[in-house]
Amino acid sequence: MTSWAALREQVDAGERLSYDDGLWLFAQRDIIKLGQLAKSARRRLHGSKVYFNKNRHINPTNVCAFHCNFCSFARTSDDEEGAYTFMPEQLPARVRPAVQAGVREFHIVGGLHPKLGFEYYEDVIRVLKREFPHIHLKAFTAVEIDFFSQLTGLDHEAVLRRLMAAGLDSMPGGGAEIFHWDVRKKICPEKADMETWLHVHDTAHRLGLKTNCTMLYGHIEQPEHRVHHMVALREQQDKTGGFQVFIPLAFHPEENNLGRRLKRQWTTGVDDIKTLAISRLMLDNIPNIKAYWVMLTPELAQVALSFGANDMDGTIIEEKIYHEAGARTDQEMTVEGLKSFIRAAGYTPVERDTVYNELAVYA
Ligand code: V47
Repeated sequence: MTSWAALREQVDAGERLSYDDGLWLFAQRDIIKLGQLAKSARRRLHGSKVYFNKNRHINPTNVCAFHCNFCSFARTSDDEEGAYTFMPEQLPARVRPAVQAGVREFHIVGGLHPKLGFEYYEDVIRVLKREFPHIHLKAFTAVEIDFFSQLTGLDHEAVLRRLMAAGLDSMPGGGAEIFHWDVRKKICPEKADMETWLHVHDTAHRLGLKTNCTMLYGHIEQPEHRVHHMVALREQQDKTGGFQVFIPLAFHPEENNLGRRLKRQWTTGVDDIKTLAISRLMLDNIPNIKAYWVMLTPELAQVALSFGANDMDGTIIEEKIYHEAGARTDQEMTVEGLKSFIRAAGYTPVERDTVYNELAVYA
């Protein structure tokens, strides 16, 4: 069993924490000591910098063949109330105002539509790249890539190459949920399993794509599942090094079966902060930890900056996944808003692009 003093020495020496250290940290109640450790790990990597970007989310369809029981966004068919599908040609007009306002990235994820075929998704990328060649397209989770493999019979590499030829620039980190099968089989049994999810990212990294990674926490999982998840990501990162950022995702319980079963139990602020801080300490080879403001609230994301996080995500503009599941945050944050939240927490706002090149430092 470890101690705060032993962990302090390990963190100061830049030594890797073990699975058992991670479990020990989750069992502790002193979030100030935890925060001090995470903050020093974060300071060594990033000084006082906190990143944000100018982005817009696009969810081309919410019709989905899968039935993940934590999801409030998906509709099972085109006929269900609230179902929508934008054709690729409809998208440019919707997102042009954001481009005119200076957005640099589209974050594109959506349902696994049972009828549309891979060409639909390829066209989404092709049309957006044709209309807006200077915008970075961060699109499709590993789960979507694996679904496209099933649709086409192509392997992950061939699917990714087709999408890269159409204009794909990088991949978001969704679909990871909780890797451990004891939990995964209960919350999303149809989804790509851990090995498959990691294989897609492994392939993307080897093709030169940067990707992100996530973990959905605060439902039926236990601390050991969270630590197992972090260790699996860390081991993948040792092999390919292409993960840019880890984003812990707090379960939102409204309008989904899992939430109903858990009597609409939300994560607590302390759990959110602990999970962010422990991820900073465990994921020594993933450079950035994101406090996703639209999910946490800007206020808690601001506190998270002193507990290991160094990125707040971006302007977003339109968010559906968390708002359908009960989020009460705004849809959009202005650049001035992001800068002032970061400054008021005592940090230096830095605008980045999707792959973490620094564009402007607001000293
Ligand atoms: O994969 C779905 C999660 C993810 C709920 O890469 C839920 O920069 C909580 O991955 N409660 C999509 N979470 C979002 C995502 C993401 C977000 C921001 C930035 C990036 C990035 C990635 O949202 C899904 C799933 O894990 N999710 N439903 C829910 N009820």
